[in-house]
Amino acid sequence: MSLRIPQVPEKIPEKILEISPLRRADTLGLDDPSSAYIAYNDKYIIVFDFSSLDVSEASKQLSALLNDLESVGLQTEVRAGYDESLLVFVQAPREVLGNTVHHSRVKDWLYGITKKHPGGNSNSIVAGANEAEDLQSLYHLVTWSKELGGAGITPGFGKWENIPSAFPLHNPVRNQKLLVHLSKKFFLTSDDLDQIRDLWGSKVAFYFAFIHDYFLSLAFPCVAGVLAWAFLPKYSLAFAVVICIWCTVFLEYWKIREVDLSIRWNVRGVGKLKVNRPQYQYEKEVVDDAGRVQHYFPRWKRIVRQLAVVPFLVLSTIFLTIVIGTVFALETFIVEGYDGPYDYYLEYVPTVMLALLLPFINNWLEKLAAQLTEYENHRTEDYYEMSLTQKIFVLQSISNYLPIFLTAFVYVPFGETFIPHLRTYILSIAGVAADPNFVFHVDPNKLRNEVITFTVTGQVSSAIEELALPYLKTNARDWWRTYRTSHTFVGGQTRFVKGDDPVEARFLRRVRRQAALAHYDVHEDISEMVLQFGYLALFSPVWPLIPIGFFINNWFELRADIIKITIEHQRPAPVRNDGIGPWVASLEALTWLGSLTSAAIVHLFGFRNSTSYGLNTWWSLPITIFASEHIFLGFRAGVRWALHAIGSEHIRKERSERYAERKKHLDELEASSAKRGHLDVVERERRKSVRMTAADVFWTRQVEEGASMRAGLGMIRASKGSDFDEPMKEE
Ligand SMILES: [Ca+2]
Repeated sequence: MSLRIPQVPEKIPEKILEISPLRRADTLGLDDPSSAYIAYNDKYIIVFDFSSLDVSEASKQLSALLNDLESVGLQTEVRAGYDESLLVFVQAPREVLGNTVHHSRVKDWLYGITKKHPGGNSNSIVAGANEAEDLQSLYHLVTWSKELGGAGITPGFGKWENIPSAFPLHNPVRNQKLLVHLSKKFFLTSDDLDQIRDLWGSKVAFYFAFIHDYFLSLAFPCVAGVLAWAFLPKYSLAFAVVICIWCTVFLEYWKIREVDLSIRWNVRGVGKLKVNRPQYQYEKEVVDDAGRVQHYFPRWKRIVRQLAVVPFLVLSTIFLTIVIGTVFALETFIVEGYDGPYDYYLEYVPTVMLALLLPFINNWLEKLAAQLTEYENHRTEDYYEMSLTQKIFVLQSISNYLPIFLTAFVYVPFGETFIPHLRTYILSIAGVAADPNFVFHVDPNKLRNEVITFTVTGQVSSAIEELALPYLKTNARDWWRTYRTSHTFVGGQTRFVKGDDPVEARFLRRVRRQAALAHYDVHEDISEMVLQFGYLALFSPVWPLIPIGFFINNWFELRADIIKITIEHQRPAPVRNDGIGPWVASLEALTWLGSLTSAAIVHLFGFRNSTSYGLNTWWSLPITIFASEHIFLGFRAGVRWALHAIGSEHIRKERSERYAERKKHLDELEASSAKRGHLDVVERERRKSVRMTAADVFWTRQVEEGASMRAGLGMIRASKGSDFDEPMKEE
């Protein structure tokens, strides 16, 4: 057995690549005039990371990847990526893409998502109504399983675990147009939202519809807040009631708006069309009455598995309560009861500690939540996401709202009793004798200050987290990469690839930059808004001017989130959805909880000095809560009834009747997509000749059978240093 030692070439050719350094403008692509002439509706990028593979395994996987893509009629070009990775450029020929779009439309009709049959037959080729529709079909071609007519590429999972990401390319010109357009308008119309849908699909567009409507409706609590601040007493009952009404009406309005938009965007009920997640494990296949094959996993098993979430949430809640409670107690002790040396600085130590610790704790708990959700074995990506985001939301709520709860319901009412004890206890541990004459007075403004601090710092820190941090991170990474490519060269252990063709250099630079960006998760943005809504619903009587800060923040937030997607993230695959999903339930839960906490806050703080009816006593608190909850429930039922009278619902009934008749269309479709899976030699040749004459020269480079593979293998070898024994070719 002999070890294979790569030989270092005697002379390193000058032209060996340093992948050219990046500039900021590359992401936007506006410095590249050619970017305006590239079509973005038919291209997809797949990143293949072979750093953990040896040459033979890497070439095997690359060959499987290219074969699978080509078998559904997709064209490929391979270029070098950063470090040990390749970029596989996927392009769908017009007939393949157009036919897939048509199939997808027929399927929508079949499942009752659209009302009109799109016409045509199984060979029809249509152009998508917008970029998102084309890209969605391309996304299906790449990711759907082979049985469904796709190439079955599932990034990060199964045999594709070395594919860290697959994404469509940002359309710099359209992105820029959208930004300019939105920055000129104060309010958005449905047409403006259509533009977002046309670019990134309805799932993302629903978020922007939500934040916009929520932002607009905040105008009401803003006005009410100013009036309450000017004319009403502190902790006003009237203001709490107004906010509770506003929350309820807004939510009921939003539910109707979701239906409206989903009909407008032809996505109503699209959830049932979703395909299995690749991770989904079914127990058996069942053929239903209509002849469809269903992958069956017993519902009771999933429910049993979901029960595991109960101990998880209980334990995390206890854990977080202990952590936050300890910090809270320490802080209170230092601020109110400690007057030794350095007290001014010590005051901030616990809060800083918490701020540093919480992200780690949350991160860890979120990982656990993801594992639990995986174990629950959800059939579709949607269900999985829902389940996971709900868990994460509960965790986030605890760490966001708990400190305020502690102040409102522990510190202020009981502080005068327990803080002197706590002080004595802590001092006794420290071995210092406590001063027996110490008298402690609760700071009644602490709650208000805390709510203001939390909401303001919350907005600021999330802005930093969303925009500044990713910006710094990508720039630091770019700098490091440039530094390394220029410095590690001589050491022998280099990774280098043959230089970019100057014609393509700019385009490639842009794609590489996008390949290094993070995947966009719309749920993070939604959860940010839901948490904000929660502050309002739960603690509004504490400080009536909170909505004004939110109102201003959200105007910027909407635009900043668009910038964030265009610059800091890969373009999201245009997935469809008919709303913001389970978040509506979270908003409802917060509103309900708000009716309780607002009542309790008003009772404890607002009625402090009133002696009539026993309102300032503890025993009457449950009565207040009970009464307010029932008034709330009654009111909500009324609003629902009134608003539902406006919207109506007969659509579902008709669907099942139409199904059988439509069945034959599906059969025809599936037969033809199976056929498409195997291109014969003549067809391949024909396509090749079409591709040879393509206008965009980029896509004609590797048109010959196996050319993409050879190019890719060359790059793998070069970067693994295994072709040093072959003479380097001069270019
Ligand atoms: Ca955001």
